[in-house]
Amino acid sequence: MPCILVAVILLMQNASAGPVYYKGWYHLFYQYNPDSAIWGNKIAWGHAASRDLVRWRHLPVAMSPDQWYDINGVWSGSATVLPDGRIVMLYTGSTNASVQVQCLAFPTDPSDPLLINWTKYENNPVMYPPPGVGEKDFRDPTTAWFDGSDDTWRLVIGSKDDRHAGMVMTYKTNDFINYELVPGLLHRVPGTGMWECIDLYPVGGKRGIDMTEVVAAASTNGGDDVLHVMKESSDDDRHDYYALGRYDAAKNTWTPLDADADVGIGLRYDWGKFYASKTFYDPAKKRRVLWGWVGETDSEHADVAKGWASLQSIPRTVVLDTKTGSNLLQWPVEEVETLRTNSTNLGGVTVDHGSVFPLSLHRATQLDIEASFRLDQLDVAASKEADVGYNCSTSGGTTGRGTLGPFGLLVLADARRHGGDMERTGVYFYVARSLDGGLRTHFCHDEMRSSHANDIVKRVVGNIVPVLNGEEFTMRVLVDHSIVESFAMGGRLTATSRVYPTEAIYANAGVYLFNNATSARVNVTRLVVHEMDSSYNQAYMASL
Ligand code: DQQ
Repeated sequence: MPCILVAVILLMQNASAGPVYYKGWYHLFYQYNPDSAIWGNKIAWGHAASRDLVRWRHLPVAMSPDQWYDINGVWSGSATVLPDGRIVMLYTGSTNASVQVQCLAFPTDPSDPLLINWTKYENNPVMYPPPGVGEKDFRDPTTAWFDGSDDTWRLVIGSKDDRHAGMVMTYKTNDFINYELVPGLLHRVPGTGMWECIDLYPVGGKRGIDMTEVVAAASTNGGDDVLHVMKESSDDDRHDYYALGRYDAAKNTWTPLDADADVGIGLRYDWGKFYASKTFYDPAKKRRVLWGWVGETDSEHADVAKGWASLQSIPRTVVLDTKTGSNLLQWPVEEVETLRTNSTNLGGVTVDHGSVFPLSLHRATQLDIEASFRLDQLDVAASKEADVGYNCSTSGGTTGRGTLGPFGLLVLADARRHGGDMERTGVYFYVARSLDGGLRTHFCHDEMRSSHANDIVKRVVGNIVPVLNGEEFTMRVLVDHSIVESFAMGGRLTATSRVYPTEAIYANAGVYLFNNATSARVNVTRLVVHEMDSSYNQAYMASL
């Protein structure tokens, strides 16, 4: 088993559920198949807890499929912390007839900060699919928020209609036992299919915000300085989409700021392997934390053979990007920095076009890299040719050359030799000139040469990232044996790749700087490579 920064979730099969902070501990529940490293019909809730979101301990299974209403699976759900500190957990059960229903559970011993034992409500289920909604299209209740206008708690559930539109229904309750469907739909987007793991939360400037706080403010002062993110996990293409918009509790509507960038067709949380994410409000640090399920991209056969599957991403703080006003910023939680050990400062170099050179590092399998690049302005001015069709997925990755890119890093790259078919994962910017003469920056991950194994899905992923006047091209790249998570331009765009090097491993793993542009020189204004501790193993051993 590799060491990784965050919990290695053995046999994690799907979405996380009910992340919550309780009495000094962060909790992660997740879809777990006790029988195998692949999906099955006995999905239970696995459980891990941490004091700092970085060093995790595995705990016993929290809930198993053992009742008629969840015998085909204890699926995703959410925790709500009531004002008196009690936790209410809502989750989707797949019944003995595979109908999706919502169920209630409570910590058996609320004085236990580790929340080891859970009691299901005796009269479950508490919600059935309403008339007109498919029995298998009603899942993943959100965290509830309190609406003082009628003193009820509200939550939303995702679905799709018979015309393949993704949709969101709102329920209200005052006791978490009886629920009323609020008339109308909170939102609906044609052609987007089933919406899983909906999330709805407020974002402002620097601070994370609790939904209840915002709804209360909105009823007194309009709450105009806050936007609401709606996110859905699209069962059609298994990506997490979000949009910024305004939530109106009284009218039960959520309206996107930009109709062309609506949920399901607009922005993505992450351009790589990242799905069924959830956020939670962390009252200890007054921040909103987002993380997602990072599945495998090798074969199921390989997963069974290795005996585990899937990771949970590094937890990310999420705030509104107040500079652009049109996207979120995701950034690794600050606790990740406590894992940094040796740091090497390698900035201040210029990389000529068409060159690659190795960084001199001690170890390169677990890294936290901070890099900033600047293109030589004369080279930019000289590059006049329009380069409009660039697309990370189809333009040749690190080997597709233009005048102003690609340039960046090769990680989990074979340190013994470079060139040819050496294993490497490219993390790079590509600046393209549009027809009107402006510049467009793309940020991409090139997985195509990440492994010599032959049972792996390899792609080039990424998209356009906003770069404002005067800004340098910045990236933060977290590398950990079989995962690369990158945050471009302060977190305006993120990409996560699973990679399976067969040779670029342990002492043979290295990092290279590269600039494959045909004419531009790249100044590396900052390059700090931090080696990272194997926190998981240490913390785990320490707790034994
Ligand atoms: N899978 C779960 C659901 C969720 C989906 C079942 C996410 O609750 O909708 O494990 O992939």
